[in-house]
Amino acid sequence: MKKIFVLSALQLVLMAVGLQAQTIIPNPQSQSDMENKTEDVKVSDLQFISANDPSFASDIKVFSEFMSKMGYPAIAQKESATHAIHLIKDASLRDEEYRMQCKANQVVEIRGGKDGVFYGLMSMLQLIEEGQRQVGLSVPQLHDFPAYSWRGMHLDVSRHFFPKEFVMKYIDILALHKMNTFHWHLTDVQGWRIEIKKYPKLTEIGSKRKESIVEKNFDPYIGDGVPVEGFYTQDDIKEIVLYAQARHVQVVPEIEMPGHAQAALSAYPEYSCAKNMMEPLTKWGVSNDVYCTDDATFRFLEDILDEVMALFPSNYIHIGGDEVPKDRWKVCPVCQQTMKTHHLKDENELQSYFIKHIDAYVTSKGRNIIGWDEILEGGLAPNAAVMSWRGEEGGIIAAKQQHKVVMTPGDYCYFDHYQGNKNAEPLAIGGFTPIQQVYSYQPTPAVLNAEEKKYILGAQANVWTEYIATTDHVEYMAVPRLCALAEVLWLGDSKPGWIDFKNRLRVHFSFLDQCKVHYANSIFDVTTVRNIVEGKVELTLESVYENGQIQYQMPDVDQAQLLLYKKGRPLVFKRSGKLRAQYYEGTKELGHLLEEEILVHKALGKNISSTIEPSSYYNEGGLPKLADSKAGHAPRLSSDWLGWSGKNPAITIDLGDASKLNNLDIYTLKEESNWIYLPQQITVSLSTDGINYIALKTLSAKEIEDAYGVDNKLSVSLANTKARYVKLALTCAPKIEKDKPGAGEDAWVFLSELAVN
Ligand code: TNX
Repeated sequence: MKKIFVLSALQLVLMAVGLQAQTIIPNPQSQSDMENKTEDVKVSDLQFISANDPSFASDIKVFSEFMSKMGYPAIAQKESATHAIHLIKDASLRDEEYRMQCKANQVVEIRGGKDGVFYGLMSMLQLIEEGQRQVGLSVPQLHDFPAYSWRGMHLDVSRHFFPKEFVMKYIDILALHKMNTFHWHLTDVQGWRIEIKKYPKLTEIGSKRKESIVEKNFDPYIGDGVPVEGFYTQDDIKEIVLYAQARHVQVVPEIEMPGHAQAALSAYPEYSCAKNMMEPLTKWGVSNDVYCTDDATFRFLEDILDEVMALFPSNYIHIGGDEVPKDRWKVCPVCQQTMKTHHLKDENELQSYFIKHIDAYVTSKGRNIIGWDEILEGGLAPNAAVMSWRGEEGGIIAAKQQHKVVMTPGDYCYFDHYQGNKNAEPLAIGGFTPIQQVYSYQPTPAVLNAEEKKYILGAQANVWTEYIATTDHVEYMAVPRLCALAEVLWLGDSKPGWIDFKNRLRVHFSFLDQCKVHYANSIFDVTTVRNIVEGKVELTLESVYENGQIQYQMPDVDQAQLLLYKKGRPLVFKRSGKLRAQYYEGTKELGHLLEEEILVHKALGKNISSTIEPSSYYNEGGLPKLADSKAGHAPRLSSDWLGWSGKNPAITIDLGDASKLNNLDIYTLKEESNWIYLPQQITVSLSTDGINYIALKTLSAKEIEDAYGVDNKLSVSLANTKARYVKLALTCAPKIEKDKPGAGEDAWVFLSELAVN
């Protein structure tokens, strides 16, 4: 009841400020025909649908299926001069373009190209849903078309398997938002999920793993003892490809090579270098076992690709190419011989040789490969398109070399990252990519010139499923961020902006409810802005929507008492403590409860210097972050942390004046799965003049390990010494041991706060 009231109130507001009452996502390109709108057709008056071309039969069928899935009565397929939707093939419009026009006698015409009419119908579905709540809603006049041709969503079915029916639902969600590409990550080290008739062991052995790691228990490893298995038969795949085609979605399969191959090599170890027995991996991460580069392995992969290309009509075949450890190749006589024979100077060039071979093969079959940006290393294969995931650099380089590019940089497009208050979100791999950030994405880098820009096909989001085991959880991670990305890709530079989008999204949630999508409500989470003012912390609370209120609880106040937050007025923290805050509409809690630790201490806002700057990868906010009152959370990695590796920093805090010092809390992180280790040694020294330091204490690796607590904190007593300067000399852990994630690489030290009391 409440919700309906709130929604219609919002709509009244929208109408009052002169906006269209309809709220389609992605927003249509142009409603410029509005002035010429001579007829008014009410959505609720539409009863019939017909087409001037038999090719629209499938679109009408899909439209009707959506209507029934949403629980609405069918719109009868019948030619009618009144109360009807007329679908018209219009050769003057591009494939994905359509026009929606209102005619006399309550008729709506949707004219379009090959795909455009379907998109018109997808807009109509949203209008129909809205018409249920908004009596008398009129059909708008639209002229609509996409900015980008690759509007994609990826799904990893290797780390966790999802049934065929869910894959179809996922494709439905794409289609409803006019996304046109489904990138299906079918193989990886933890599972092979596509039936290949010539190599039955790929699924007999490769699709089964005995268990999965529990959360992030890499060391010591803890497994859950629950087998994971599943694969798609070729019949399943044919059905899914047809299902997607009917929804104007192309399915791009991904068969990972030469790395991410352990599940396949478990079934056919003869195609690995060491030819050793192995099993699909039960923990997350890459495997050193990759495909060998001998002829037999190429034949094996070509056979697989033959079956794959027979199943998937897409122009692009994704061949992976990411994260290929070179360990095995370095000691494999066959690979070393391949390098000699082909004059390859290192293993990067061998990787490039491998991809070029596959590129030539796929090209000879009239298709194109696309691969992760590592395929640039050692030289790009002639016909390859690049999927840029490690930022946009790979995409930029490829576009400059006149290769097609799909952007999917982690910061905007990784939907396995957190999206709301981390203490309340389900465990995720790391990162923080809230929907605002997704919406701000611009797939075409400004550094490219007009000619180069044409190579950017578009973008996609990736849903990697290491930490996503259920279909509801996939939907939670994908939606509503998908809605934002759909608008980014449909509108390009003509996006109407975040405020406009979030208001439409508020209404669109009802549409998603009607489609039974289990979307995340993290957008309602309360967020904070912190300011350090004269040694105190001032906190302003914010919510994306302002129809409701924020209630909060301060540490010092009576625990039972919830206070109503007054918009814009900062809460002042003079002592450390935890703030709780929740967004409400009426009596309904929306979003997650915010719980935020605020550290008030002597170093707040004081000058901090370091002999070694943090790595540019982990230096958001710079050194002042170490005294900003905010401790980072583990294992939820985010921009709360600064990181060092390889070199040992000495960090100095200048408190401005000398005073008695009791204690230093060092907020640091141990997360070996992400290559992050505790420091090996910490020496704390104090000084009154910044020149002469007295070493107070040196903590050994063992003492650090013992003192490190659940809250990522190491407490060091400062023995009530009077000082102005506090210096910490840190020794990073050495290179990571064999068999641990990141073996052989420099370990990282992470710090989030240095609290001096
Ligand atoms: C990196 S993105 C990977 C995946 C992981 C993902 C987790 C890419 C090409 N490789 O194998 O699942 O990170 O975010």
